[in-house]
Amino acid sequence: MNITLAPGPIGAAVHGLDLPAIAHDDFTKLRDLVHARGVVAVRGQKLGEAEQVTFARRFGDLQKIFIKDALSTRYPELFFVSNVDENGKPLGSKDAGEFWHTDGAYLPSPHSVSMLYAVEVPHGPDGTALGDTRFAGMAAAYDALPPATRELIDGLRGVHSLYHRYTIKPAKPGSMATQSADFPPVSHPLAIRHPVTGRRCLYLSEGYTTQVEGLPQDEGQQLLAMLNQHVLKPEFGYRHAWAEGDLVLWDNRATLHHATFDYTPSQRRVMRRATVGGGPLG
Ligand SMILES: O=C(O)CCC(=O)C(=O)O
Ligand SMILES: [Fe+2]
Repeated sequence: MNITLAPGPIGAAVHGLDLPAIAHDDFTKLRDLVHARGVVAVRGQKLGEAEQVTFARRFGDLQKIFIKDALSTRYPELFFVSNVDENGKPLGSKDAGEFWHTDGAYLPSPHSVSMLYAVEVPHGPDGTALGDTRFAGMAAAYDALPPATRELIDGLRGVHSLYHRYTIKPAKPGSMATQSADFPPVSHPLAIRHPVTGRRCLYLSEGYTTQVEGLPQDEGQQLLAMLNQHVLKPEFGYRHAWAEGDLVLWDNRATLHHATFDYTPSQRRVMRRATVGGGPLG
């Protein structure tokens, strides 16, 4: 197992693993690496649906995403993200990652780790991969705040709503997410204590966080706008350029992510995600 760390605080690439056959020690090392680096790309995998599910289960119970039409028919714990239509209907969610977010923030117990597998990756005419995924490191972002800001937010909670993104920008016609079940808003600390590393991580996003509990509306919006801008500073970030066969694992409690829509409908992108459940955030 060969590990290359990205230059910033998050991100790592791993070569030399065959995940379905991974040895116990390597699995432990990989899981620790996900917690230490927030995002880990395991390159060169060949994962069928069953193999992806079996591997992902080693991290914990898998969650079924509410967008039923985007789930695998054989393995509903797999969620497709794709721009492809098959038999006249979308293969998966076409707008996942349109906004900065962390998976499951709209739940009382948000998802812990997500694992996205690249089945088909679009390429530009010169061969460069398109459709990168960008990540923001929320522990480094917290640490870089002035002490007075950290003190202020340490006692505050953010409100998160699945529907917030549709107030920022209406869903595209035919978007699958509009068939959502009913998710009432929830609140989480603005700075969570990471359940594994113990590090403080900012926990908010452009896509889901609507307001700050207990602050006047304008003050809350100002604080959210400042923090949303702060977390995107390039020094906290990692950008993943995909290759087919990559399995990228990210820790939703320590990172945000955002997809790049720089490819056309004729440039196929097919990704499938397994998502591990998590507990309440403190
Ligand atoms: O398609 C991507 O790059 C990321 C989409 C996303 O937000 C997810 O799979 O959780
Ligand atoms: Fe996501």
